[in-house]
Amino acid sequence: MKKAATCSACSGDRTSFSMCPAAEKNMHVCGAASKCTCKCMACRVFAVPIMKGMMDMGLTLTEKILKAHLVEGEMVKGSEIGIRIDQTLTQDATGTMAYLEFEAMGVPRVRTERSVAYIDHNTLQNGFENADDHRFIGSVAKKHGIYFSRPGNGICHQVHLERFGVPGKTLIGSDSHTPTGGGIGMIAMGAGGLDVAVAMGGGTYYITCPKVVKVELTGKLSPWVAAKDVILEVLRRMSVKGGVGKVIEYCGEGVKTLSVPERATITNMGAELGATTSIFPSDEVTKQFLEAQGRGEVWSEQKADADAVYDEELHINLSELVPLAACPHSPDNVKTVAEIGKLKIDQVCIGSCTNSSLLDMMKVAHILKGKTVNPDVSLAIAPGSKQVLNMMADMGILGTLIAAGARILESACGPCIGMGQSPNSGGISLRTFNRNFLGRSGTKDGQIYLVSPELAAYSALTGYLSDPRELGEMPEFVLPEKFSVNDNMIVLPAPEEEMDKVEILRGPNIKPFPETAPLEATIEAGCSLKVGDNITTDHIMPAGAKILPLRSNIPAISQHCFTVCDEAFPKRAKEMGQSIIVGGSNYGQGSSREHAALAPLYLGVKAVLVKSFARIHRANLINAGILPLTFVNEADYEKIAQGDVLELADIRKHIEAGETTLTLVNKTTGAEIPVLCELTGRTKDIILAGGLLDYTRDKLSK
Ligand code: MIC
Ligand code: SF4
Repeated sequence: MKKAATCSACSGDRTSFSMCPAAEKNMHVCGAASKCTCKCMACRVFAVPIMKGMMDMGLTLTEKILKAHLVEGEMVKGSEIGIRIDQTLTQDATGTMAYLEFEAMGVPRVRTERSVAYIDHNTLQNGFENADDHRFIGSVAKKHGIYFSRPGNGICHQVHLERFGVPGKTLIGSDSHTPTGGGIGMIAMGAGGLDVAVAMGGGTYYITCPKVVKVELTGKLSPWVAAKDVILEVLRRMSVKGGVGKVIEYCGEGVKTLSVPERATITNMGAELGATTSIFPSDEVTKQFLEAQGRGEVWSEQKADADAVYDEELHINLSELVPLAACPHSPDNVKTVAEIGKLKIDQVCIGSCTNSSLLDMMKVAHILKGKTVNPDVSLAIAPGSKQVLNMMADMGILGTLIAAGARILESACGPCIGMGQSPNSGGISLRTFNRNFLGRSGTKDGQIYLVSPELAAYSALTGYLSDPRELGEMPEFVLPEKFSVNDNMIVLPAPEEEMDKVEILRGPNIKPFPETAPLEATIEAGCSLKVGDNITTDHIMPAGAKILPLRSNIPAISQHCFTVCDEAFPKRAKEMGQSIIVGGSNYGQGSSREHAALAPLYLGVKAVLVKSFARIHRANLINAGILPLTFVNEADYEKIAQGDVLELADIRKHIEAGETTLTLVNKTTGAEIPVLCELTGRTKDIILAGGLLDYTRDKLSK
C-alpha cells in the first residue's frame, strides 16, 4: 500500500497525486479520493477533471455534451473553453440589438443547424416601436436564414422546447432562461446578444468550464406538490449565487416520475441560481414527449456514465417536499406556506416560461372548474404558446378558465416582464413566474411571491395564500399522446438564392450600436455610483411597458439606467464624462440583457469594480469593452465612496502584459486598492480592442 502524504491543495492525507498541468508549477494535487474537489492553489482550477482523464473515470452528462462540442481549450474546470453551438434563439427585447450586431459582422447566412427569432416580450405595442422591431427582426430573419416565430406564437422557451430543441445539442439564446432546453437533455445557456450574433455567424462560444453539481432525486412528488417546489427547494438550499460557475445536473430514480414540462420548469428557474445551466437526462419520457410533438426522430438517449464523478452533490426526496413560495424580493427567499402564515392576496398571475405548459393549464383548470375567482382577487392567465392555447380550446380548458373569471392574456411574457397587469399599490401578487425582483412587476411597492400553478389557482379561489394540499385527492394528469402541431406561425427563411431580394425594414426608433473605442492608456474617472450586493439587471436596466420599447435605442434607454436605485444616475454619469461603478457581490444577476452593459457604455462607464459578478453580465461588460474588476480584498469596498476620483494608471500596458492584479488608486483619499482583472487571451484582446464587435470586425477583416 502506498504511503499517505499531504496534498498541497487541500492538505488532506492522500495516497495518489498528480501534477496540475495548468499550473505550470510542480504543484501536486491529490486524485486518490474520487470525489476530491480540492482546489489547486497554483492555478485555482479544480483537480478532478485532470484526474478523470488520467484515471479513466466516467463523465457526467454535462461533460459528455461539452466534450463533444469542444473546439478550444481543455476540459479543466475553471478554465475557459470554446464550444461549437448547434442552435441559437433570440427574443425581440434583446433581438433587435443582436441582429444589428449580426448585420455589422457582415456574415450573409447563419451557420448554425437552427437559429430561431421569437417575438414574445414586447407585444403590447403601445406605440410604433414594438411593431417596428417585429418587422425589422422578421426581415433580418428572412434574409439571413433564420426561422421567425411570429407574435402570438408563444414564449421563446416554451415554443423552442416544443418545436425545435434536440437532446444532446448545444443552444445559446439571448435570454437567461434558455436553460429551459435542459429539460430535454440539451446544454442550453443564456448569453448576451453579441455572443449569440457571433454564434449565428459560426463563431465559437466561450464559457468557464463548469463544475457539475449532482442533484439526486428520489421518491415521487405528493399530490398538489409541484415541480416548482423542487426548484424553489434547490434555491432555498443553494441561494441566488450558489450556482455560479456550475451546471446543475439532475439524476436518480425520481427523474422518471417527472414529465418533460415539469423538468423544464426546474431547468428554467435554475437560471435564478446563477448557474451556467441545468440539465436532465434524455430518456423514455423525453422520447414520448418528442413523439407526441411529431419529432420522435430527433430523440437520442443522453445520460451520465454510471461512475460519473461530480463536484458537489445534493439529495432531494421528492416525497418529502411541501408547497413553497419565494417571498419578496428574491427567488431564494423561500418559505413554506405555513411559515408565511395568513396572507391576503390581491392578484394571481399564471404563465411565463416557467409555468405555462399544457400540463400546468390542465391542473389550473381542474382546480377552477365550476368555481368563481375570489371577489378580491384578479386572476390573469397567459398560456405559454399557441399550441397550448389551441389545445386548451380543443379540450374545453379555456372555457373552464373563462367561466371561472380568469383574464386570459396573449401567449407571451406579459406580466412577467412588467408588460401589463402591474398590481395595485402595495398589492400582494402570487405569480408562477421565476423572478420577483423589486419593481419588476411595474409597481415599485408590489409584493411578489413566486409559487406553483397549483398553489396560485387554489389561492385565487380562497383569496389567501393557501396550501393546495387542502384540495384533497388529486387525479392523475396525463399529457395527450399527440400534441396538436401547427407551425403556421413560424415563417421560414428565404432560400439562399433569393436572400438579396429581401429588404430590411428599419423603423425610426432603431438606432445603431453605441460608439466604442480601444482601451485607453490610463483611466482616471470618478465613482459615479456605489451599490450593494445582489444588484440585478432589473436594477441596472429596468424593463416594463414604458422602457422596453426603447431596447433598440441605446441613447434613449440609457436615460433609465439604474433609476430604480438612483434617479439622478444617468444625468450624473453623462456629466462626469467617464466614470467607474462600484458594487458588491453577485453584481448583474438575472437577465442576459446586454443593455445593462450598453447603457453604462453610452453613459461613459469605463470599469465596474465589484466583489463578484454574475456570469452573463460579466461577459456582456467585456463584450461592451467595459473593464470587469473585482476586489482582491472584499473589505476594500469600504475604501471607495461615490464621487471619489479613481485612477488605473497605465492600465493598457498592464493588460497587454497579461497582468491580472492591478492597483487602483483612490485619488480622493490616497488609498491604494489591489484589484483583479482576470482576462484570458481572447477576453484580453476584446477589452484592448474596445469590445467584441470591434474585435470580431478586426478578425474578419484580417
Ligand atoms: C427576463 O426574464 O428578465 C428577460 C426579460 O427575459 C431577460 C431578457 C431581457 O431583458 O430582454 C432575460 O431573462 O434574459
Ligand atoms: Fe419572458 Fe418572463 Fe421568461 Fe423572461 S422570464 S423569457 S420575461 S416569460
